[in-house]
Amino acid sequence: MEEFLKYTKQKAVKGKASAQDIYRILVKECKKRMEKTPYVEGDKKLYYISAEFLLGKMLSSNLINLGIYDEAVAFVEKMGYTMAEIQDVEKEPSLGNGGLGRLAACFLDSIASLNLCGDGIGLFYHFGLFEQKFVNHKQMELPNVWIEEPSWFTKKDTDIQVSFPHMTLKAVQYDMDVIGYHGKKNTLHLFDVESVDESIVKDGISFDKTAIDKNLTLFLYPDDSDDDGRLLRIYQQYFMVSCGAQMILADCKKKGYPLDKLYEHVVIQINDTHPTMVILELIRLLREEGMSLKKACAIVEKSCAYTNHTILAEALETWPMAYLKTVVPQLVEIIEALDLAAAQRSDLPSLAIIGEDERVHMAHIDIHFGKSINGVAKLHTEILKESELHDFYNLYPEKFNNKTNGITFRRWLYSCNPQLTHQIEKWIGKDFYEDASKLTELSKLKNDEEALQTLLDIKQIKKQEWVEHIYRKQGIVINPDSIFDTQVKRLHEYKRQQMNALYIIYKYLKVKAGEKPVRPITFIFGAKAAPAYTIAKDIIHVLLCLQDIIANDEEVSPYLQICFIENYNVSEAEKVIPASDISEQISLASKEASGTGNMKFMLNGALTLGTRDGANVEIAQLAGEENCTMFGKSSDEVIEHYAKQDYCSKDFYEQDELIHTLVDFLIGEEMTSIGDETSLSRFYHELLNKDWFMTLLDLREYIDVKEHMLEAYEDRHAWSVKMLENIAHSGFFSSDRTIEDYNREIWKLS
Ligand code: NBG
Repeated sequence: MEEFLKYTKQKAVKGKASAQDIYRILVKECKKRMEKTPYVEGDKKLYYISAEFLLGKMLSSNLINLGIYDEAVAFVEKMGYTMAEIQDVEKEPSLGNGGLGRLAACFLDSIASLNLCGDGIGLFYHFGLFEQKFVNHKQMELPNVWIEEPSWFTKKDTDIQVSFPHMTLKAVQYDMDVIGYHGKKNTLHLFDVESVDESIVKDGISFDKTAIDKNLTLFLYPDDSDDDGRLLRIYQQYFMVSCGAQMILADCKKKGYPLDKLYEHVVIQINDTHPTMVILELIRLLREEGMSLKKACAIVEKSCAYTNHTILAEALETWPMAYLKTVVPQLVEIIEALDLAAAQRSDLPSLAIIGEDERVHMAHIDIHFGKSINGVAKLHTEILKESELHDFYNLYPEKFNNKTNGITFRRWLYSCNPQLTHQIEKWIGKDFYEDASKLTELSKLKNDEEALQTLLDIKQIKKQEWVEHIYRKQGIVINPDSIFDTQVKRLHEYKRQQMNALYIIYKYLKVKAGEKPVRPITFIFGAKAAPAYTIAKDIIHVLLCLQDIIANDEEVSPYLQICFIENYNVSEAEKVIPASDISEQISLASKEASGTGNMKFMLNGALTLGTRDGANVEIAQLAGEENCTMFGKSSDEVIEHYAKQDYCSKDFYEQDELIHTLVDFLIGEEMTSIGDETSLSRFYHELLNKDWFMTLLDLREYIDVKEHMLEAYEDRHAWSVKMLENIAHSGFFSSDRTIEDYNREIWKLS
């Protein structure tokens, strides 16, 4: 490899190179090769449009896909470093929040790897999602500064402009090559505003929300708890889709495709409702080309497809008509026309585009005026069809389909767990690199004592690595021989981190009463709370207080420990997931659309402790019920509680002495002596009087099954068989499979 050689020679004379130097040289080598890589071609192209692309660091991923990872490792080691040390130099792009954004990034990798012609479209947020710091047991938010040189993005010439009532914003385009595994490349296009001004951000993440020309691309999901914040979100959404739509139509014109055959050459996948206005914008632009409204609608309907990622009301966006009149008056006439057209298809008020409250239902636009709507796991799609979107399903049964999510094994196995990857290669050969379903061959090792021991040894190595990492990062000393019980995901009440907290209180009180666990347990958390989501921040506060109470208690700390990972992100995930023993997937059944972290844990040999929600259901089916621990009320039961409105958390509190004790602990002396009473008591009252996501409903059973699972850990042999079966049956969750499904049934690219 010429760059490496050139460099080794130079440096041999000049002395030791820094990790920075090595990083730069690797990026340069990658970029040189990426430039030479041809684009995937095809006469139909997919555009995956999304508010988030949670890319993670790109060096290892690019080296793997370019086929030069092993060479690069050899070079790095020759220079006296490990690959992990070099990868640490890179800053992770802060362009996403959670599963939705990471899914988009996994999809880009798989689309290129399957040699499908498909680009991403999104926004270039300067400070992305905030950076999280813990101060006084609370989350603080800071701008996440991630843009750096050398960069994987290249500024591209563009004359795209986006007009709003009182201003026209010039776009700046940043493109990133997306390299397929040993293959060709596609592009991720991210748009910025030329007039953006980072200097308006003060005191953490505050800024003037009305200075749209300066703030539009500063943050992902800016605080929308007031009118100005909500308007800003609409500005962002429209800017993103207008840039995208203009680019798509310009691409078509350049290639000489007739716009009235757009759907033969273009398919647009709308990732949740943030990009929904792309439908309206395309119609508007086609009309500018002289097309009739009716024809433009018909063409766009055949070109767009929508993925639903949640049934939570907060994510099924509805915007007041008044806001849209302020920000995008040029779309209002089209919305009204679509509302009329929709009313002709069905007169059910629940299916209207403009609701009786004069709010515009974005998902309804997608469903009426897109060709496909998909859920992201079997159960989720069933819930969409049978309850959430039942009336739509009756109207358009042929539009509904399921695409169970997936993850790219290139990042979530080969790159983050090379030890396990190499061992798998020794056991079953190389075929699984190209075809993840080959992993099932691992099952043949279930009676092979040596292989099972190797699996346990690799887990121990990953635990040791993580212990060292977290000590360097946060100064926390973790016992590598403890059980690693991990819940890492966005902080949300429906995900029930608070149920886990109540379990920890249970355990704490047990140890205080003299009942010590056979083996110490480390409870690992990682989560950001949306800055305006008060209760989510209260839950973080509870966990951080517990972390300290336990750490400072000599009686308890040898047995229990909490480690809350600060600023949890993709890079942290890549380190903690391979090290984990137990994968906490404890959402209230029916609420987690799919989950993708659950798949990453399974692939790395952690056992699921989960509810029958989202893709957990499919995980248990594939891995075998006996190799997972499933518990809790079913989604049907939960949906019934919502329908009957008969769940009352106070009943659980009053009728169950144990639950009573655990909940009271939240406002007891231990907690209030170090915590903020307002926050603790707010959360306590929330649990008692509201508990919208039914924490107390499953708490008893959760405690029981978790106790069993911790006991089961002591049978190391049986546990290792379960690990093996999980890994062996995880192949279905490769995003290559998911993308093949999308392509076969929705995109139909050649
Ligand atoms: C998330 C869901 C997850 C799902 C991912 C990807 C958002 C807004 N939604 O359950 O909560 O796995 O989308 O589909 O991040």
